[in-house]
Amino acid sequence: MPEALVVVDLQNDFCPGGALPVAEGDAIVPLVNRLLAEAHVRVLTQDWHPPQHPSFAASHPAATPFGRGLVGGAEQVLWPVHCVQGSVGAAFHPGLETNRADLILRKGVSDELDSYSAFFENDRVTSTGLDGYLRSRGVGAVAVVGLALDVCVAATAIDAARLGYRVRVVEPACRAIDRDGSLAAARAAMKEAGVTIERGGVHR
Ligand code: VGL
Ligand code: ZN
Repeated sequence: MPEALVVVDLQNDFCPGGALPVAEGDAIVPLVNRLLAEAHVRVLTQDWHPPQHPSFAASHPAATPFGRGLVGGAEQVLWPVHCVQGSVGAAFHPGLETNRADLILRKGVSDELDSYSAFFENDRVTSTGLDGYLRSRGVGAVAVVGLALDVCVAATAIDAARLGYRVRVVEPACRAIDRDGSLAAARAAMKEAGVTIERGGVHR
């Protein structure tokens, strides 16, 4: 069964200079391009929020970025305004070879919910359709890379494992936000879900 490469949210706003920058987020582009060249099924995801998205601190009275608040009835981190639909920040990093993509999946598009995972919105039930796409392509395994390792990459990998795919995260092709121990927590949750974390040894 073929493996799909899922490149999560390699967008300007998650790279240095963006609205929600991940340290060295842009450094993974060459390796991601190499992985794309070798992959059988290639999926790119794009965080793609409406301008007043409830995951933005600015959409909540008196909230500040990186505090917590209710989004779609569940508590989560509230973020700076990022990846607004159609903005330069929501565009892919210009070095990413997007022409190779079989599928570009946009997530976080709802006015009510956020979506860290590429498979389900954060209510854990509303599907993005990715599982159906991968199954129809005969995919049995998924490699996940991109930004941010401790948020959307981890959520995507964990959901893929729960859905029955063999899952590996290629860590040298990821970078993390890592606030308040979020990277250690994400690593533990991925291991618990049966995700293989491949560490390159070069980057950390
Ligand atoms: C992400 C925070 C908010 C991500 C998306 O792609 O990891 N993080 N929205
Ligand atoms: Zn987002």
